[in-house]
Amino acid sequence: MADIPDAGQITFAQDPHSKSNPALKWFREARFGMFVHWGVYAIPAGYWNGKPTPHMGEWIMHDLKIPAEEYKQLAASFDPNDFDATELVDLAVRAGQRYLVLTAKHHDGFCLWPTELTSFSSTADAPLGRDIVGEISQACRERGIKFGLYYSQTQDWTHPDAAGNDWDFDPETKDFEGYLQEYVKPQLTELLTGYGEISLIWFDTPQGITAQQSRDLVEHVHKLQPYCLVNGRVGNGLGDYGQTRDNEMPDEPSGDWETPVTGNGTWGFTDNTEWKSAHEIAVTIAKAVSRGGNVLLNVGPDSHGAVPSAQVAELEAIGGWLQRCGASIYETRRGPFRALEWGWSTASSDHVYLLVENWPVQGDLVLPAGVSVESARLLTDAGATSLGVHDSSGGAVLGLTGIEPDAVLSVIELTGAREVAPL
Ligand code: FHN
Repeated sequence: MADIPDAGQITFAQDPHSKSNPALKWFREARFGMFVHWGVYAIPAGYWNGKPTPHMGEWIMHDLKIPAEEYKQLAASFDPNDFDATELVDLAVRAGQRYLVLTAKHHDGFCLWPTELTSFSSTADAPLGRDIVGEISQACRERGIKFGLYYSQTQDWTHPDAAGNDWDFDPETKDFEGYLQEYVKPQLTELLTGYGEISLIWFDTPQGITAQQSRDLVEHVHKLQPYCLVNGRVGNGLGDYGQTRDNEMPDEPSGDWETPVTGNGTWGFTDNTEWKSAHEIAVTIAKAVSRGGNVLLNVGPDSHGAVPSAQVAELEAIGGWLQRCGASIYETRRGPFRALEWGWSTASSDHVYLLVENWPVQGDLVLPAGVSVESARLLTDAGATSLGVHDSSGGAVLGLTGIEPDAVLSVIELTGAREVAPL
C-alpha cells in the first residue's frame, strides 16, 4: 500500500445499515462535539531536534521521516501525571459539546489504553501507566456526554504491515490484510468490549482500503455494538454518516454528516496560537446545522494534558452562546431559508431560527418574500427580547432599531412562520 500524503476525503454514507441505526437520533440532536487529539506527539510539539515540522503536530513522525524505533522512545517521556479526565470533560460540558471523540490510536500507533497488541501505549511503555480511554469514558458517562473513539485503521507508522510508513517498512512486502485481521480488529474488540457503550468509532484516511475491508470493519463494530455509529471515513461510501474533508463546509449536503474542525492550524499540540474565535466557531456551527450537519471541534492537549488557556476561553464563550442560543442548534434540522445575505436558518418543531451574522445597519431585517411571521424574539442571556414585526411588499420585516447584536452571533426565534416549505 502506497504512502498517504493527502489525508482528507468526502464520503457520504450509503451503507444501508445507516438508515436503520437508531443511534443517529442522538447524533442529529447533539450537533456539536469535542474532538481530542492527544498522544506522544504532544511532547515534541512540532519540533524534532530543533527542526520544525512543516505540517501538523501529530504528523511529525511522518513528515520528518523519524525512524519508528527512535519515535517510540517518546513513550518513555509520556508522564502527564496531572492529567484529569474530569477537567477535560467538564470543559466539553462548559463549551456546550454533547459528544467527545478521543484518539485511541492515531497514525503514529501510540495507544491510549492497555492493549494486548503492543507495548507502545499509555500503560506499558509510558511511565504514566494510566488507561486514558477508561478515564475519559468514565468521565463522559458521569456527565452524560456521548463517548466515541478515533481509530486510525489504515495508517499506523509503527506497524510494519500498515500503511503510511515506507521509510522503515518496504511497501512491497506489507501484509495489510493480515494487519487488519490480526491487529486492527482485535484492538477494536478490546475497545468495544472493555468500556461499556461506545457511541461512535471514528475511522480516518481510508485511502487504499478495499470495499470488502471497509465492510468487514463496519460489520465487526456493529456485531460488537449495534448502536455504535461508524463515520464515513471507514471508506468506500460506507458508515452511518458522511464525513467532509477537514474544516470543510459543503454547500448542499444530503443525509447525516459531520465536519471535523481544527481549533488552530493543527490537530496535535504545537506552539500555534492562532485560535479560532468564538464568533468563527459559532458561524461554523450555524452553517453546518443550517445544512443538517454536525461540527466536531478539536482540542489538542499539551504533554501535561492541558488545553491551552486561550482556547479554553474561546470554548467557554461558545458555551455561553449556546446557553442563550442553543435552542437554535440542538435538536434542530436544516433551515427553510437558503442563500440569505445576512446569515443562516435552522428549524425545530415549533420555531424557525435566524442566525444573523450581518446585523442590518438600517435596523430592519427583511425575510424572504412570501414569508409571514406571528412573532419574533432575539435570544439573549436574560431570556428573549421581543422584536417588532410588520409586513411590507417585499415580505415580513423585523425591526431591530436600537437593539444590540449578540457579542458572538445573534439568533432570532420566529413563531408562526408560514408559507415556508418545507418547515
Ligand atoms: O491525518 C489526519 C489528521 O491528523 C487528523 O486526525 C484529521 C482529523 O480529521 N484526519 C486526518 C486528515 O484528514
